[in-house]
Amino acid sequence: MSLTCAQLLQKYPQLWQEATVHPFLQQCKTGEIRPSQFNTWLVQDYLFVVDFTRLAARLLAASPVEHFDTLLAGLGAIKAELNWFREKAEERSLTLNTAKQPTCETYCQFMAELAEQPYAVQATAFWAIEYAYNQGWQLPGAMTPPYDEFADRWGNPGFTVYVQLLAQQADDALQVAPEAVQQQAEQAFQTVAQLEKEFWQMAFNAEGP
Ligand code: HMH
Repeated sequence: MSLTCAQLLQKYPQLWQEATVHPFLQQCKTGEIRPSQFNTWLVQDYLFVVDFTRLAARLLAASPVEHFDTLLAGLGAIKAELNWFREKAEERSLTLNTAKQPTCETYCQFMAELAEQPYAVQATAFWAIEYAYNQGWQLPGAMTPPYDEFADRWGNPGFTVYVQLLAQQADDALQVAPEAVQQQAEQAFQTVAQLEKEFWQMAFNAEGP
């Protein structure tokens, strides 16, 4: 039987938990997160999403036509997301013209290297990246304003359906992939989980008020 996204979640529960449950998100829920921590996340995540957009474009280019609808809708959502990040940064008087922190750089490097991998691997990693935020932002439950807006962006029902479609498409690709490619996809899933955890920790570590 071929590998599926559901099996990956079952096989690595601890790793996935660490990717999606973090004090950063818990403190957004309670409102205890410090502005320096939140703003670090916001700016670094904008820089991440710029490179994630390029990953999405390469995924579309590698995909079968049956997968275009979901991926084109995803690119449309990313366009809105980039503009929304710029608005949020402006509200907070943050400059987005900033260097990537090493953790963000490592994650972006990983996404760039995915270009060399077969479609099934790219599709699995892309699903995992979106699902990490879909779960991470909704697991804590209702967040204190202004963080509720951020939780809703990735936790809303429409986004949840989109992520389910991404899982189906990754499963489709994995089903026809050779064993070695399925193993690469499993490895990519583990790397995404690890990098998600590190990304939260990077923002959480920010010093200052
Ligand atoms: C670090 N992972 C990170 N940032 C994001 N915006 C997403 C996933 C979801 O797009």
